[in-house]
Amino acid sequence: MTAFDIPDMTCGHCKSTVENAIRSVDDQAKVRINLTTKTVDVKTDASTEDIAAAITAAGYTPGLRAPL
Ligand SMILES: [Cu+2]
Repeated sequence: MTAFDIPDMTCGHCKSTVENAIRSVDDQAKVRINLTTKTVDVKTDASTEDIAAAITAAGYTPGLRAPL
């Protein structure tokens, strides 16, 4: 489990962009996005660094957060 704050994720479009970015690293990833708190929880075997890099490449700014 890895988790991020993504403050610049603001709408449904952002949500699907971030979700697709994560899935491009691990298509089996379990992704839970909360637009209200602007947080993402990812259950994946991929490394946190790879997931963060994909989110960054999609144009967003992920900050590491302790998983809930
Ligand atoms: Cu948006």
